[in-house]
Amino acid sequence: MAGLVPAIHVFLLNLMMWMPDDRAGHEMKTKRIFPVIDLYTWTTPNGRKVSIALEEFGLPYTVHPIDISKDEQFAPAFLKIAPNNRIPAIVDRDTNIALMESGAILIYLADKTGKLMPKSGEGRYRVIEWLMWQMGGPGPFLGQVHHFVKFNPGKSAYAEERYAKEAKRLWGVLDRRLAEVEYVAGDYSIADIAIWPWISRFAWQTVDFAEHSNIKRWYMAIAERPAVKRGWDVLKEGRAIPIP
Ligand SMILES: N[C@@H](CCC(=O)N[C@@H](CS)C(=O)NCC(=O)O)C(=O)O
Repeated sequence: MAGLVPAIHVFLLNLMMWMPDDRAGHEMKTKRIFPVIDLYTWTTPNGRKVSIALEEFGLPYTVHPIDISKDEQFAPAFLKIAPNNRIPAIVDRDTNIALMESGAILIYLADKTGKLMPKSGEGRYRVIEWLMWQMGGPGPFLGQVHHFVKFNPGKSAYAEERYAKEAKRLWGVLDRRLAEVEYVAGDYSIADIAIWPWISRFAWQTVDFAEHSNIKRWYMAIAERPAVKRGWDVLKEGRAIPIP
């Protein structure tokens, strides 16, 4: 009888794992047994930040693809989890906390696991500093380079020039920082995980890796991490990490 209780528990957990979830999008790809985190994501830099972080943290998770090319991010069920209609978002089944905004999610997961961000002191603020730099700089501005330079050339010379110039400036800031430190906040942290997927789209950004040797050193070191490789291809499309 004593052995039956855990067996029933395991059975119920497995059943839960396979039950359809109507919270968003189409269902469902199981990463590991007993997932703790529901991840709503797509194959974009902001989405990859969180899948890479989950792999680094070793947290079991279930992937819910939200195909933003089919406007699945606007599904009313997804809006309940992510009121801004953008991926990524998570639901933590341990705590029932739903979170949108990749920066907030990374801080939450670092605090939950006690990994990849110091708990206190200057080191913690250094991680937050570079994480916020990513959220306010490379995220929105490199995104605009992709939008105007890569996908809509010729629509606005002003926008192309403005955002390409900003991309060059941001790459310069990062390269100078990485001349001083191994990783942006000293040790490898969620700040690197936030920045790296944006740099991985270097081919769209009108910048030259050859002029940014410090970024190249950092980029390659992170690209070789097994957790990064797994988190990169979270939707199992077989796409390789771009190598400069
Ligand atoms: N600040 C947000 C940005 C999220 C974001 O822009 N996500 C994009 C994909 S990278 C998206 O969902 N786009 C859908 C759309 O534009 O409708 C974050 O970091 O989570």
